[in-house]
Amino acid sequence: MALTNNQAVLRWVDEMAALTKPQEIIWIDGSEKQLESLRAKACATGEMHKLNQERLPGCYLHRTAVNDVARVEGRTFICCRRQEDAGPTNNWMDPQEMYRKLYRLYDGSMNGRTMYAIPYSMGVVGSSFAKYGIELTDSIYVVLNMAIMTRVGAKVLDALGSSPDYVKGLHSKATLDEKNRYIVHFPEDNTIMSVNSGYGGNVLLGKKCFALRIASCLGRDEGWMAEHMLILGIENPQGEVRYISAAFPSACGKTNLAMLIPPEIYRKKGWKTWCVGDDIAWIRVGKDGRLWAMNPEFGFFGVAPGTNQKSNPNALAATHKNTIFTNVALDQETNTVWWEGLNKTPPKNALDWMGNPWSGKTGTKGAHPNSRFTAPAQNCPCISPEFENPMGVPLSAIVFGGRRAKTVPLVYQSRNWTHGVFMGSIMASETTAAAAGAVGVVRRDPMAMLPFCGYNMTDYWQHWLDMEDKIKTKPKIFNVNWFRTDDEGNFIWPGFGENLRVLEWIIRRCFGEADAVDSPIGYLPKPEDLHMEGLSLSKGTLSELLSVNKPLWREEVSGIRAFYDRFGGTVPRPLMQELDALEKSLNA
Ligand code: OXD
Ligand code: MN
Repeated sequence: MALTNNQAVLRWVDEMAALTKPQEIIWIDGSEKQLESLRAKACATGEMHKLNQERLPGCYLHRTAVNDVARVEGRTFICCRRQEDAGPTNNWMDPQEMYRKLYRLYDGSMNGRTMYAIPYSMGVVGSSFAKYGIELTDSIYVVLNMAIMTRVGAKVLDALGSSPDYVKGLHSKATLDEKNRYIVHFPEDNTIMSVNSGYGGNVLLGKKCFALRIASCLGRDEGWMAEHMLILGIENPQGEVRYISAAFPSACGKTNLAMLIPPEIYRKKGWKTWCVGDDIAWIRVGKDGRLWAMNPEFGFFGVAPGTNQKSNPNALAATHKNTIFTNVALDQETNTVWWEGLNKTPPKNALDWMGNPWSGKTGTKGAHPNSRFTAPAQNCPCISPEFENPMGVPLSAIVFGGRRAKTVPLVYQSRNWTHGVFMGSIMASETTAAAAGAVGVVRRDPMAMLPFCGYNMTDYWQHWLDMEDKIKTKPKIFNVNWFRTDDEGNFIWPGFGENLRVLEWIIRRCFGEADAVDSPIGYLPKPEDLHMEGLSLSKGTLSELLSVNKPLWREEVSGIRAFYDRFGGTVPRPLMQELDALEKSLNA
């Protein structure tokens, strides 16, 4: 039975049902009873596997199709009327043409299946910062993941009332045909359509599709920002909590930073850290003129491999109950899960992520490198008490970062807002062996939004620049790089919890409590400005980490120019001027 009288919603659901022709429609009311019956149904069909309920209460394992294990950027489209509004970095097709193509793929795609209608909220239900969506799907896995990643159920429809202001999402696994897999956004219609995939990032439509691609367009139109950023609170021994948001491309340890544990010497003094979010921040100007960031999600969709007691004990703890694991290995002896990097003892009698017998010694992987855990945010031991604050938290600093072996110093600060936007626009990361293709190639990923911006990247930069006038107390903007290496390729910065030393300098800079020196790229700490007590790092190494190598930066400038050139003269003038100024000061 429909849970709403909202005519706009009912008409659209009818239309989508007429197209996809499901056998029945079930509305997700958000009750534990309904979710439990869906878990049972998914286990009965083999879609999910119930894990050891003593060791992992409420936890399940799911395996996707072997050809369907990651987001598919090449098949992700932004369909707005004018191609220039999508920009050169997004795939585009005329909306009418795309609708025609998709309607053919959806025709009868739910034949004999159930269509689940999931009302969900990004943000605290009923708050003025929240936005609502309805996802129609033929996958129980999607329903159960959405119920962890977002706030779902009848309360969302009650909050929506009779308003037509919601994001429409249609997902069908259809036949999982790779050649007809499409993840499509129609920002002018607030509509998302996903077909022929069953993998998280392509099908949990609240996350990348709504909270970043569609929301970035809403933010542009409504004067706020949807960003691919973690939100972290840092509490000093006086009990003052300061918040930062931070954007990093994939494979830079964003979830680890979001849940970092302070070094022992900091813990003893009373420092604490609080995770507000690990992936997405919606950022608005508050009545007080500061920027406020909230996490629109309700859970973590984290990469499993590499997560362990040392790298991220908080994330690991978060996965110990009510979690769905996707594409990890199954230890058949204990009916628990395993992945590369969890520990050094792979299970002897296991099934790999594809469900094949696996002994841990065959040279193949037990878990897929992109295997995931979907865990409730509330499970995280360091979840912020402000997590449910509908306004979010006030930002003192915005941090950008990437994985760079040589060029970029450990940390530097922008001179002002425009220079900070420039720093975000030139963000880049070097490819690792984790992705297909050559290793060490510099890939530009401005604000870590290249795959997630729902409109033209240069208009997005202009939106960042325009925000300045709206903000009375501007956060300071920084860039960090945890990944500098020596000549043998070894990391020279220890990373993980020790990153707090850098964040502490950042916070002290925000409050006028720390020194810095000017350089061609921005303000840098002197080695003595960072607190190094309890960490044995030679002065020479620290100086190296804080150095700016001019010849490498001149190469960087050519790389940035080549990247900016892709936008055919549409890069905002203030950013071109920053690039010219950088080049000039490097040559001075
Ligand atoms: C993610 C990503 O899954 O950024 O969060 O790829
Ligand atoms: Mn992400």
